[in-house]
This record gives sequence, C-alpha cells and structure tokens, in this order.
Amino acid sequence: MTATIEQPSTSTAVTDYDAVVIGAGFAGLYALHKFRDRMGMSVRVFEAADGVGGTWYWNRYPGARCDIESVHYSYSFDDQLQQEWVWSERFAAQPEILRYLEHVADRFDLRRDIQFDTRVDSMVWDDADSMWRVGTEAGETVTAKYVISGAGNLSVPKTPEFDGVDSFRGKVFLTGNWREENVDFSGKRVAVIGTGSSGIQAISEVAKTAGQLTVFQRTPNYATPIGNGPADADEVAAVKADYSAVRDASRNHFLGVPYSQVQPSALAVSAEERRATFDARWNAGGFRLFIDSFQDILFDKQANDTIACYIRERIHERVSDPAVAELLAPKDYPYGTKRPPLETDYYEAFNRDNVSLVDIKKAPIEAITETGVRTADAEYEFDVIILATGFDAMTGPLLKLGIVGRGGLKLSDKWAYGPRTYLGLTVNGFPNLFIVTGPQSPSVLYNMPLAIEDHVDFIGDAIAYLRDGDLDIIEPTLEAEDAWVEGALEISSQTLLPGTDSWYMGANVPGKPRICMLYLGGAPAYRAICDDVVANGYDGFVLTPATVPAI
Ligand code: N01
Repeated sequence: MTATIEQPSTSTAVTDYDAVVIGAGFAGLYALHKFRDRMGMSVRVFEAADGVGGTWYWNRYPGARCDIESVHYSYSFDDQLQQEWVWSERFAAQPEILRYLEHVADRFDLRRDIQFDTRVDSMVWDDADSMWRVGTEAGETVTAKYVISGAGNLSVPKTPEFDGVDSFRGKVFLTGNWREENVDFSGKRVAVIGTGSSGIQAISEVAKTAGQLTVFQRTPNYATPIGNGPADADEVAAVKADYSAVRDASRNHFLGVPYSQVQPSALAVSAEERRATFDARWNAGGFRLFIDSFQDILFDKQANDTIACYIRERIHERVSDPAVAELLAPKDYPYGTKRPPLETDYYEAFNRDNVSLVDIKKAPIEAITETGVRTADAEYEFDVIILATGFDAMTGPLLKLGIVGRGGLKLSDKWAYGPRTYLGLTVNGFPNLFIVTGPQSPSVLYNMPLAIEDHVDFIGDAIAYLRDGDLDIIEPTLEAEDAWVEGALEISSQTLLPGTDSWYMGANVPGKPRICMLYLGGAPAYRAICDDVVANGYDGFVLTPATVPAI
C-alpha cells in the first residue's frame, strides 16, 4: 500500500484561511504556533471559552491537577520555554497549568489569531471548491483548506443522567465545566456523585472544609498515591541539564514518561520480590505502579490479580472502618482497565467525622430533588451537589462539531457504530481534516503534551509535503482506515480492557457504541508506524490537487 497521487491541475479556490484550528488548549496553541510561525500559514483558532487553556480552563474544581510530573507534562517544542518555566510542585495544580498555557499564549503572541467566545457548530466539506466551510454558533462562516481539531478527548461532560437536577434549590457543580475559583464549602452539606479521577481529586480537597461531605459511589476505583510535593530543585536541575534526552526517553516509553524499571511478568517473581516492586512503585508515586511495575498486568488476569490484591490491601490499611474500606476496595474489574486515578489522602478522607460514603450500586440514585438526593432507600439533604460523572469521551468532542464530509456524509453517521480513523488522525470521506489525539491513536494513554506535539508535527509535515508537491488534498483510503481500525481492535482484544465498562470503551454513556477507542500498541510503536507512513510517501493516503469546478 502506498499513497496515490492523482494528475496535478491548478486550483483556483481561495479560502479565508489556510487552516482553522478548533480549541486553544495544549493542542490548539501549539498548532497555531507551528502552522503560523514555523510554516507561514494563515490560521484562525476558534475557542468556545473566553481564554486559552482547554481542559485546564474548564476544570477548576478543587484538587484538579495533572498526574504526570509537570517537567514531563509540558511542551518540549521550545527549549528556552522548557528551560525557563519553573513548576512549583512535582504535579502542578490546575491554576499553575493554566498560568503556564497563558504564558505560552503570550510568549508566542498567539492570542491575536484566536477568536474567543466562539463555538464551532458546523464544518461542511465543499466538494466543488475543495475546502471546509466552518460555521459558528453566532452564525459566522469561514472557509479553510485544512481543519485541525484540537477539541480534546475529555472536553464534553456527560449530560447528567438524573431526573430533577434543575429542581435542586442549592448549587450544582459539574467538575468538567467548573469555572468558579475558590468556592467556599465551609459549613455546607456537600454531595459528590462519582468516584473517577475528578471525583477523587475533588473529594480529598472538599473533605477538608465542608461541614458534611457525602460521597455517592457506584464503582470503587483503584486510586494510588500521586506522590506530590514541592518540586525538588535537584531533580528539576537534572532534567533540565539533559532535557532533550529526557524527552527522547519519554517518547520511547509506552505512556510518554521516562520511567525505565518495568519488569516482564508479575508471575515470574516470588511473592516477596513482587511485593517489594509494588511497594517501591507505590512509594515513588505517579503512574509507576501502573506502568513501571510489571509488563503483563494489562494482559494477564492472573498477573493483574496480584496488583489488584495489593492495592486492596493498601486501601484497607488506610481506612479505619473495615466496612467502609471494603466498599472502597474494587473487586469486580481488573486494575488499569478503568483509567487509574492518582490521589493524595483520598482514603484518609473517609476517616474524617464529616465524610460518609453511600453505595449507589446497592441503592441507585432515583432523582435529584429540590433539597438533595433520593436513592432507592433514603433521602439526603444538601446545600451543594458536585457531579463528577465524567465525559462523553474521545468521540463526543468531534461529534459536537457538526462535521459533514464528502457527498454530505455526516461524521455521526459514519461513526454510528464507533469511531473509524486512519492512525487516529484522519477519516476517509473527510479530506483535509486532522484530529489531534483522535480515537484509535495512543492519545489518553500517552503523555498528552507530547502526544499533541507528535500529532501536530505529523500534520505540519503532511501539509508541507502537499505544498511542496503542488497538492491540495489528503485523505486516507477506506482500505487503510479499515486495516487501522481492525489492527487497533485486534491489539485491544489481547488486553483486559474490553472486559470492563469504562469510558475507554464508550461504556459510560448510555446508548454509545461499546468499542475500544484507543490504540493500545503504545506510543513508540505508534510513532514508528507514523514514521513509516511518511517515509513511504504517505502510505495509505490519497493525495490530490483541488478539484477545479467545470466552467
Ligand atoms: O470521569 P470518570 P472523571 N450514576 O468517567 C460515576 C481524566 N482526568 O471526570 O464507574 C452514578 O472516570 C462513575 O461510576 P461508574 C482522566 O483521564 C484526569 O472522573 O460508571 N454514578 C464514575 O465513578 C479520567 O479518567 C485527571 O460506575 C455515575 C464517575 O461518575 C477522565 O478525565 C483528573 C453515573 C465518573 O468517572 C474522566 O475522569 C480528572 C450515574 N449515572 C480527570 N455516571 C488528572 O489527574 C457516572 N457515574 C490529570
């Protein structure tokens, strides 16, 4: 399979912009800088918020912070930037990450090409003129040769599935759309519904000040210590002294972090050795337990049982009431098949007098009422309800854009049974559309800033290749797309992930197709494939000049 190049002809179509970029988070900011400043393209970024930051703009709930070390969870594209920026904590909290992204926007003079407060709600490919017509909620339409979605993977919060949310007389917060800062919970009766990464981070913080905190848990999570603290000056200096090697090591790691202690199998060592390995990773924090302990925990149920059992034991050690500990300890699914949350004092929060846990698997929530929450067996009164119920992940942000490709094909129809992409970047029938960290790329299982940079660089190279070859359109073949989807599913079927209901599988949104939306071959293998595609002249793509309308 190699790229097909059709006969060249001259394009007469003129667009308002070379490229429209959706979103001004990590992806949109780098895309704008790369395409405008390094490639000389005209670029318009549309951003729904009134500021930059993406995820880090919208998620201001208490406790929000990254869970890959900040010296790694940051841009690598500009050495001066990475040398000069100083993180105050090992894992920066949301306000500091937002300040960083605002600094990047100012440093590279990005704001002048970002149109804020503008939500894109239609994107239609014009077959006759070979361009995208991008429409906004305000009724504006612009044309562009290329559209790059930096809309993210976790940017559309799930619509609350409980009746009566609007009737509640207190205040409701949604973690994924939380713009208020420093909300005061003191003396308040607060509910948190949901115990994923967002709920767990919020619970640990809110517990410190709330009058009463009630946690509604449907499924317990395998949360493990993040190991946060002030940034260690010596560690930071060591990283900065050799930043490019550190970044290379990150890029050559499955998850995009420079960890290197992983051992082949949890089953090939003695119980004592296994325990020592788990203890060391637990104490060191970050994703080390998940990704730097044993290679087979996501593949072999027996290996997974060893780590699941270890985490359950640790939870029991930390929670004083054995019944509460038992409820907090996951039993029904393998570790890592839901995205593992990292925590600080999460389990200790349940030892406080002002915190209680309600099992809504046993007695589900029936409704939000005027005064609180009604479950199958009780009524609870609250002043504040925090919904930490997750996102319409991976596909949700794209399907909200109203994308229509060749011949009127809607992306929502094409993806009716789940996403179909080539390399998680492009879609047959949707020419010149690029999805940064799209479904079926490593995306959320790869350190996001690096995943984003890799994708934006791939897109920039592809556009440069077209430009140099007097070509205008790039589109994957159906054959290449089918093979990619099949390959991604084949890899996922070798893991334990498909057996668990998670947002990785689309299983958290009622009615959503249940299919693994990740490329699980790891970032290094994925990058090698992308490099081969490029080396072979954009293998799997059709490259064509623009269609000139008949006169
Ligand atoms: O969402 P989630 P999240 N009734 O889907 C429960 C990233 N992130 O926002 O498991 C009752 O993980 C649901 O229960 P169940 C990270 O990738 C990163 O917390 O479906 N409960 C679950 O407990 C993460 O994975 C950071 O049974 C309902 C919770 O709500 C992703 O974002 C921080 C329910 C949702 O958990 C999403 O995390 C935060 C219902 N109808 C987030 N519907 C970092 O640290 C849902 N739930 C970088």
